[in-house]
Amino acid sequence: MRRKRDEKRTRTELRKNRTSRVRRRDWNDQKLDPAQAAPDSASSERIRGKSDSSKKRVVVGNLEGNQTTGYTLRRGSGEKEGCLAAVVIRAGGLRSTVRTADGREFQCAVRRLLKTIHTDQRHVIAAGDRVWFRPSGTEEGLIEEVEPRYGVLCRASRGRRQVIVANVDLMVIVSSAAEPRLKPNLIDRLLVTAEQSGITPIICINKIDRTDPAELQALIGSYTQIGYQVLPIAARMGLYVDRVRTAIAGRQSVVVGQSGVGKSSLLNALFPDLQLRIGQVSAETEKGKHTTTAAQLVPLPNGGYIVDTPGIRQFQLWDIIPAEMASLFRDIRPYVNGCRFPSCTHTHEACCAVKDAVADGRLDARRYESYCQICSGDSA
Ligand SMILES: Nc1nc2c(ncn2[C@@H]2O[C@H](COP(=O)(O)OP(=O)(O)O)[C@@H](O)[C@H]2O)c(=O)[nH]1
Ligand SMILES: [Mg+2]
Ligand SMILES: [Zn+2]
Repeated sequence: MRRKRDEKRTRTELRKNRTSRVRRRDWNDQKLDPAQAAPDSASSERIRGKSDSSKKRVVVGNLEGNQTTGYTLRRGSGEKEGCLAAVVIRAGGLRSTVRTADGREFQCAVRRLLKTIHTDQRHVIAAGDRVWFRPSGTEEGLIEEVEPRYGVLCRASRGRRQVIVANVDLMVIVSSAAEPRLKPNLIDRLLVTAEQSGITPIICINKIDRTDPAELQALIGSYTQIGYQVLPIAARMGLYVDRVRTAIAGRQSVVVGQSGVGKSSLLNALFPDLQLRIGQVSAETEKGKHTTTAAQLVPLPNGGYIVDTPGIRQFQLWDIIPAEMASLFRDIRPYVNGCRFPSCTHTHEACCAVKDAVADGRLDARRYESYCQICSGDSA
């Protein structure tokens, strides 16, 4: 919390002095002297502390601009002080595989100091993390720093929050028009997950060859109106999959959706050579047996990554209180301030602006039902 505020202030201070956007990241919460920072290009600079060389300060250029595009947080080669920038392809307890922007992979251990900072996570490093590591030789290295995360997807494991993957830009929600039938409530649930994690969602409706397009119009219209992109596709025939390819280019994407909707078919249509496992849930997992289903990032031919995780559909909504739930429904959010009770859950209370909006048709009744269902804890 405190670090976030500091970052903001530092950024503002720096912007006053320089014109480029600059963001600071610092494990030690030291004050950053803007005069000292003074990078004269918009690209990244790493600045040493005055006294202790282990206390590094980092100034990152154009962070906001790069967040949506994916995998290089810092511009420039990043070969400063013997460290390289990389993305964690696969995280492990002892060793993680990282990949540099030019495609080299290294097996890395984690610096001891970082381990003591993160004590509440199963692993210090998660798949998708942007790290700085010190290579030793051509295949190994030591992770020295981890960039702040955004777009984090978690699952609950024995009551604890477990990061599956970090820095996800895009959630491709795959549903199907038939077999299995379209389940808008499940789409809504995944949209909430995306909203909560700050990940941009897009909705693919697959198997449009199996339905009359007119039947999908109302649903597509309602999501489009809220501001979500909806792509009707037929993955097996490769129909309209180019739109998906364009949407995921240069991004770190996760593909979600229930079994059988066509996630693998879509990815095979997009990238025939990749052999992705996405969406396969092993028999053991179905039975509730504990299996390790580590997330893995697969680099895409045109830039960006796909997150490949067999247990991907186990994403859970984490700690959402009803008041927050309404804010994660883009269409419900604008009405909540009109309710009589500040703690209104929009389910049973009197004088509820949300229910009024449903009653007179300003709010889609189906979306509202989804909201109630998710609040009640029922599965889709
Ligand atoms: N009719 C039709 N069937 C499809 C389409 N895409 C996938 N399928 C079929 O749906 C089934 C499940 O597809 P799969 O890709 O394995 O789904 P996943 O479980 O989400 O990975 C397979 O039998 C596919 O051939 C499509 O566009 N149209
Ligand atoms: Mg599959
Ligand atoms: Zn209300």
